[in-house]
Order: sequence, then structure tokens, then C-alpha cells
Amino acid sequence: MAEDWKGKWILRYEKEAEPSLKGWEEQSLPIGNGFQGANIFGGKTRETIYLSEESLWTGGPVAEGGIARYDNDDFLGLTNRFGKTINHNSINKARQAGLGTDNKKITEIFDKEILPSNRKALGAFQSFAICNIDFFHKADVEDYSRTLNIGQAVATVEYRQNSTIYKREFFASYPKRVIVIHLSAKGDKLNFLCTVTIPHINNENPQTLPQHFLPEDYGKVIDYHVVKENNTIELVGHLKQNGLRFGLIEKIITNGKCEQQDKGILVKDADEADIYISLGTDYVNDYHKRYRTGTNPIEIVAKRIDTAVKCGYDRLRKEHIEDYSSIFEKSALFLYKGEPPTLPTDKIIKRYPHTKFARYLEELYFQYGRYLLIASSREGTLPANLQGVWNAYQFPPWSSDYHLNINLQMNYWHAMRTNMPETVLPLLDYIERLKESGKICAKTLFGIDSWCFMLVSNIFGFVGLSNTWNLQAGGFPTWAQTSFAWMCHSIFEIFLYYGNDRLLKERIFPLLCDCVEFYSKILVYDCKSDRYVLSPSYSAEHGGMFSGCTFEQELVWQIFEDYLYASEYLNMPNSSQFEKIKILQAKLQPLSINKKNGCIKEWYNENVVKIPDIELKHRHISHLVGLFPCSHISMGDTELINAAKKTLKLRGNKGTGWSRAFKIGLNARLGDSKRAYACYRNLLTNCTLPNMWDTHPPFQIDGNFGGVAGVAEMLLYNEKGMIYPLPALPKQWQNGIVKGLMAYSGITVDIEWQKALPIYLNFRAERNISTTINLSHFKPYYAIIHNKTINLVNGKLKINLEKGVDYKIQLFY
Ligand code: FUC
Repeated sequence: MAEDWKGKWILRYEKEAEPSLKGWEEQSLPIGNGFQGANIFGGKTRETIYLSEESLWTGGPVAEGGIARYDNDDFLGLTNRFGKTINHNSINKARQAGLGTDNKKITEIFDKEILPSNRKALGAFQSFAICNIDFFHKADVEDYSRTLNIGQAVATVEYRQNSTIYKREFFASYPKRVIVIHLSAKGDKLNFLCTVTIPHINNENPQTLPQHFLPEDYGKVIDYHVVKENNTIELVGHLKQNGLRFGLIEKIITNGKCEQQDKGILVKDADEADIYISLGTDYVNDYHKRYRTGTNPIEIVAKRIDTAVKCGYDRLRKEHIEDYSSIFEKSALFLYKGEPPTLPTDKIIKRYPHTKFARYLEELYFQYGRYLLIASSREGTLPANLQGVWNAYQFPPWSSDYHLNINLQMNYWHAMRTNMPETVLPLLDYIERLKESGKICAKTLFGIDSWCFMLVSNIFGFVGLSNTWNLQAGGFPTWAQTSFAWMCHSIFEIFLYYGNDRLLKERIFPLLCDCVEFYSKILVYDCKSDRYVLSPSYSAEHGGMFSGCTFEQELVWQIFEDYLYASEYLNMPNSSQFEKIKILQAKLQPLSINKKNGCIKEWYNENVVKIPDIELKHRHISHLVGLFPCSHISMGDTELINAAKKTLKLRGNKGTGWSRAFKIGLNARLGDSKRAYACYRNLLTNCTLPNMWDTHPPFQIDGNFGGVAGVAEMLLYNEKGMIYPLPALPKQWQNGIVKGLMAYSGITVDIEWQKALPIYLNFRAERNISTTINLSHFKPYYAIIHNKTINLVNGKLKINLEKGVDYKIQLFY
């Protein structure tokens, strides 16, 4: 099927975004180059562009003066609420208490000795600046349209006034690290004033946010000044709280006349104008350098602007589209036939699923989640945070941080599945760089030589405990000792999919070795059950703390499994570490089924003790991580699969954005297409804002990403050496094509299906490899590969893929 990739997936609107924070969150259109983000509002007389840069954060160590300090444990989150460094003896006491049946003791120890008090050290992702462009024409325009073409990563605004056509075009170039705007008028001339302001100069009270989002008072936030010369606005400043320096340059190139004014730059009588924007800070992700480059960011920003201006708009645009589409076009889902709708996207979302464009929206969401990751995570950048790379707030929800008990992992679930290895390296870089501060964390909290991190992190090596919640709210969400295991599993998945041996050997395996070493040191032997458990252990944000809850045990089991597999794969299975981990894995408290209700147990002692604060419909369903994204429960485990089905049914399909997204993947792994699709529909109906950002609420990007991963799981399931095409194809998707999904070992898979049966498959590998395609759930009669007819035994087909060769398989029923 020949498809117009560049013109097919367009978000379109008939109205500008409302100029408010609500407008930013729900209607503005995001563009980004991984480092920098911009939200386009498309106002008729005033264009508003919110600018953000991934490293503009409060918190962390202080460069000069300020509150947080570098030489104590506070900036790492290792002090309790009485200002004392947390003592590992306290954790030890809680570990022993965890082995008992009464968790009140643990609560007491945590309350008195462990709970942290403030969030200054964690800080928050900051919004950077707002660029306004005021046009001197009236607001009564016609034929208004605002679009985001995600096939090209270009946004536009267009309208007509009398006979003059005004156009704006926006993109964010990764190769040149600039944001570029092209303005033009055909008919009358263009006249506009360009200004840059910084929001949140003083502390603001974000009334809309619940109390637990608010850090303590920081005082005035920034110092900055603006210089205007040579058609350029330059903004230089630093954050008062931690001394982080920042700089922004905006340069205008036009055939009109430019005038420097107090407020900004005035452009008159132009046919067109190009605006180049770049922004940066003196941040570097290096513990030993106190996370500072030592270079004035404005100098680097100025160089980028020079290079971009020399390149010129057309060449930059071409380079940008080539760069972007080289990743974007590697995978695509086609469910909708026909011309792309002209109906605005917000209306399609509103009418969904009762619209003839339902299939279009379903495929658009898939492509959009890929777009958003390419725009917020590329080689050399930080990983996508809770809001990707976009921010309008001084106190964003949950600091817009890195949450490590599902959210950051989920941000990357779709990266390899939908063939975007170019986006995943930031995750690996980031985790590796937590090592230095992680060592202090392991020493402080556990008294051991190793490294680890807990629930949340920032860009300054925060590894400890943070009070992200009201202490009175119950539970101890900051206690998340398996974050390390879960992150490392996500990183191991990069290898599973990519099959890159060098990456495994040089970077991933060393990480796995460190990770399993940490768990081998903190597991506790429980003599009652003769098993190894983590203690105290916490089922992500649900219930109380006990020992060895399923969530944590599963993650430890998984990381041991990944490590053992990688050791054997690399031919290194004889180390003492290997032997130790093998023994420990076999002795871990295993997954078990609650005989009373047939579900997977969330807590091993749930029939024996009263678990506090149970919510039957809680958004986390952590005890199923072994089903997805991990691999402990596989399709063939009938007993566990049935128990997992019951568990999922009991928890229900609802939840916050990311929770609904998670359940798509979980149901897909159960082969339950009906429920998987219902969850996808749910996500689109209830958790999708008009600009297609996911809402938790509020906006949180993990749901976008997890949703795509869930759909990818509906279309392809992997076990090592076995690929199952279309394991959970919903009846609503009778015909379709998916291209470029990635299966384990770097195999690229295309599938075309008709009347809900796969008819063409294409496999291509980057090295010689053999694999089995399992079609037993479709039962094809025979297949033709390269003109040869092959009968299928039990629906299984073994093929030897030769590097770089397409294996097109036609199936007959
Ligand atoms: C986890 C979730 C919350 C939220 C936060 C950012 O703690 O339980 O729902 O998504 O991350």
C-alpha cells in the first residue's frame, strides 16, 4: 500500500489555543528537538510560544550561594525531616520488622527516623520563556487553521484577512539545536512586534495544584537581563535557588525594516521573516563537575544561532525533515483507508468512538506517541520527563521529574517496539550517571558498597527519598527499592530488541552486574518460608509495607533473569557472581495465587494480615509486572495467565492516563483483544486532551507513550526465539497494516491482515538469525516464501533470516 507518510497524520484545529495555562495544557501544539521544546498557540493577533529547555531545573547542588548544598546529603534526598542524615540502622530495623506480621512497627520507624522533609533538593523542571509576536492587523480573520504535521514535525498557522494570506511555520531542528519560525504575508505587508518574557519571575501560587505539589518558598526565582541589538533579543540570567545559568537568543532575519524598541523588536513592511531561537543552560550531567559546564551558555547559544542563520531557512527545514523522518518513517500503523479527515482533531476526539474517523484517530495516536518521543529524547539529551520536554510552570505537577516506579520506564516502552533506537540512549546515559550519587545512597540507606536509587530523581543525581506526597496521606511512596531493577530491565529490553552485542557488552551488562549485586546484598533470608525477600517492601503506592511483595520480588527475579541470560549470551557464565545469582533466583519468594479469589497475590501474607489502605481499583497494578512488561508469566503458563486475567478484571480497566495505557499492554499479553481494545478506547475517550496529550489528569506524557507500547503489544508478541504476529487483534480492526515493528534481536516485522487474518508478513534482520513465527492462533494452512510453498506444523514456521534480506511470507487459509 503506497502511503503519503508526510501528509497523512496531521493534527488540525479551527481555533487558536486559549492564551492561558489551560490553553497551554490542552490546546497548544508541541514541537521539540529533544533539548528544547516549544508550544505553539497560534493566536490571530498575538502568537504565543512557550519555550522550555530540558536542563532548566531548580534543585541539586548550588553553584554560588542559595539553599541546597553540595557537601551534605540533602541534595541527594538522604536527610530525614529532622534534618539528620538517614541512618542505615533505621532501615535495618525496618527490614527486620518487615519479616513480622505487624507493619505498625515499620510505620513508626519510618515516621520517626526515615521520612524526608523537603523538596528543595529535588527541585523542579522550570518553564523557560515566552516569545510573543504581536501582529498589527485586526482579529477578524477568515479561513483560520492551525496544524501540526507529525509526518514532518512542522506546525503551521494560516489565515486570510481580506485578500492577504498570512502564514506561520514552526519546527525544532535537532541537528542545529534551534527552533525556527517562518512568517509570511501575501497581499499586504507583515508588521509585528517580537518580545520575549520570562514567566514566573516571582513565586506564584499555582492555585490549581494540590498542596503536595508545592515545594517550600524559594524566594525570587531568577535574575535576568535582556539585550537587544542587530535584530536580536538576548536574554541572560541565572536561577537564584541553585545558580544555574541560562541564556536565550532570538534573531530575526527579514526583508522588512527592523527597529529596536524598549519592549522588543519591531518589524515593518516585510513580505517574510525568519525567527531563529535557541536556548540553553550551563548544566552538564556530571556529578564530579557539580553538574555545571563552567561555560557561559549564551556563548554556545550564540554559535548555534550563527550556524543556523548561515544555513538559512530552506536548508534548515529540509535537513530537519530528513533527520526527523529517518526515525519516524521506520514504523507505522494503517487502520484507516481514505483521505485524511478535514474535521478538526479536537472534534474527532470529542466524537470518538462514534465517528467515521475512529480508525484514523487510533492510528494517529500511535504515530503521535512516536512523534512526541522523537521530539523529546534524542542522542545527547536527557530522557523525556513526566512532561517530555515541555513545561509552562514554575511548580509543575510532581516537579515534572523522573518517576522511577513506572513512569520513566513507560516513557520508553514504545521506543524499541516501534523501531526508534535513536531515542533510547538518553535513558541509558541517565541511569549510568546516577552511579556516583547512587553509591552514597546505598551506603547511607543500606550501609553497603554498591549503588541504587529510589522513587524519584531529577537531573542532579537525586537518588534518595523525597516527600512528594503529604506525609499524612498514608503509605510510603518514596520507598521504591526496586526502581533500579525496573530501570535496568527497561535498559536490558533495548538489547533484547536491538540485538546490539557491543552495547550489551560495554554498557548494559556492567549495569546489570551492578544491579544484581545490589539486590544480592539487600535481600533478606526469611527462615519461616526458607526464601529470600526484600524487606520492608512496598507494592508501588498501594497498601502498607511488609516483606517481599509480589511487585518487588518479580522485579528482582526479572533482573536476575536478564543478568543470567546476558552472562550466558556473552559466554561468561562461570563467574562467582553468576553462581550466586542463580542460587538466589531459585530461592526467591515465588509468584503465588490467592486460593480465595484466584488472583495473583499482591502481598504474600494478604490472607493472614490486614493490609491497610487497600483500594480495589487502585491505578497501580504492580503485581502484574511479571506479565508485562517483564517476562516471568508467558503465554503458555495457563494457570498464571488465568490468575492474571482474574486480577486484571478485579482491578478494572479504569484509572489515570498511564494506568489505562498500562492495561492495554497487560491485556494484550493475555491475548485478550477485547479488553485491550477497550482500554485503548478508554484512553482515547477519557484521557486525551484536544491537543492529544495524555491527561493523568493533569497532563502527563507517559500515557501517550504507554498507549503506543500497548498497541504494539496487541500487534506483536515476543518471546526469546519466538514471534507471535497479531496476538490481540480487536474485531474493530478487520483490515490493516503495521510496518516496521521491532521484534527481539533487531528483526523488523511488517504485517498486513484482512478480515482479521494475517495474509502478508515481512521479516528482515540486521544479521543472520533464525526465529520461529507462531501463528497457531490463526491456523494458516500453508505459506509461500520466495516462491516456495511450506506447510505449517501446528501453525509454526521456522525461518532462517539472512542479514538484510526481506522475507515476504504469504499465508493461505
Ligand atoms: C506515580 C503515580 C502517580 C503519578 C506520579 C507521577 O507515583 O502513582 O499517579 O503518575 O507517578
